[in-house]
Amino acid sequence: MTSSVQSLVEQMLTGSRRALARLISHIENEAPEATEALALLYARTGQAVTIGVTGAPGTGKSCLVTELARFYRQQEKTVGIVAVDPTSPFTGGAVLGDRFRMRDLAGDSGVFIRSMATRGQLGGLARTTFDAMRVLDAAGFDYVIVETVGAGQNEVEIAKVADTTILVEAPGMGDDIQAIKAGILEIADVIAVNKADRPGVQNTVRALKAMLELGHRKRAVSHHGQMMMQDDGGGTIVDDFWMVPVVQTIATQSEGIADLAQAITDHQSYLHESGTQVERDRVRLKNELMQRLQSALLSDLLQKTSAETLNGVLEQLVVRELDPASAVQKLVSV
Ligand SMILES: Nc1nc2c(ncn2[C@@H]2O[C@H](COP(=O)(O)OP(=O)(O)OP(=O)(O)O)[C@@H](O)[C@H]2O)c(=O)[nH]1
Ligand SMILES: [Mg+2]
Repeated sequence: MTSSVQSLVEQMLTGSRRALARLISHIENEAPEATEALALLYARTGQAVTIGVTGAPGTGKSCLVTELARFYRQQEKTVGIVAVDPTSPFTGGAVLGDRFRMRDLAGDSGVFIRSMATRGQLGGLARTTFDAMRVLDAAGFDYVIVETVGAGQNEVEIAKVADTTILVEAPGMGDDIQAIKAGILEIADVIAVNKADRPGVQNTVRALKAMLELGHRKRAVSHHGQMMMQDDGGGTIVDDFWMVPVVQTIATQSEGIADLAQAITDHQSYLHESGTQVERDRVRLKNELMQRLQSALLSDLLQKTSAETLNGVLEQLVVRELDPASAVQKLVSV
């Protein structure tokens, strides 16, 4: 353990924003310091309320995150925000009006905003996002909010890291609500229909409610009402006893924010009272453990195996002297 990482962690724990920012940079760069820091911090995690905000581009996620942060600040709670999106207003991609809104949040010592670059592959981004959230959690922020945008799987992967996932929709995005195609309706714990000042909001709300109702009934029937939750193998806990609320908001006019916050609180209470919270945590950690084991074992094996051996086996595969499964047996048994 290098002393520089240790002192960085200590500074972070005593409130240094500079140390906090540097630690998150280490995570973003996948630097060895990140591993050391996370080992020191891990015991302090699991305290924050984590909220994921996801949805199609331009639905108003950043505006909503800003409004939620303001709301929590009024209750004297602290808020850490991770925005995984290169076009996010947090990184300066938005219209001027939004940037002004963000700026006065940024001047508040009870709020920490960080954007994460979307480089690296899917799994890697989910990993670094999760680790950045852990640092904010350990730093003592009451709420840790992550905003993600992207196509389908990306949203799903990252959304899984939060306890409460808010799916943001907006009216007039076409009758086929985008989330259905991407398969992210399943991961929503709360749906915010933002831009409720726009025409067509009632249609969107109705369509979403109908789809939620359908999904809910299907699951209830297939489980005969016996199973409370189910690990789908991919780390998503499918939940039968939580009815996803649909909340209307107008982020630009700070409307519906208290309702949204209430829906989040209700979901948190549900998670704790039903035991789902503990179960979600366990499933998430199991997935992480498996992923980390996989990559550790692979890199261990590749380190022990010479390039010649590997190429030799590959050639045997090419000339059909050896089949792939036997090749693996041969490589792991050396
Ligand atoms: N009319 C109306 N416009 C809104 C509302 N909320 C956000 N907007 C506008 O919608 C645009 C996009 O808002 P953002 O908060 O940047 O949306 P986003 O989902 O974070 O966008 P990306 O991060 O680029 O995917 C901005 O011009 C906002 O001013 C709303 O409730 N009503
Ligand atoms: Mg945004």
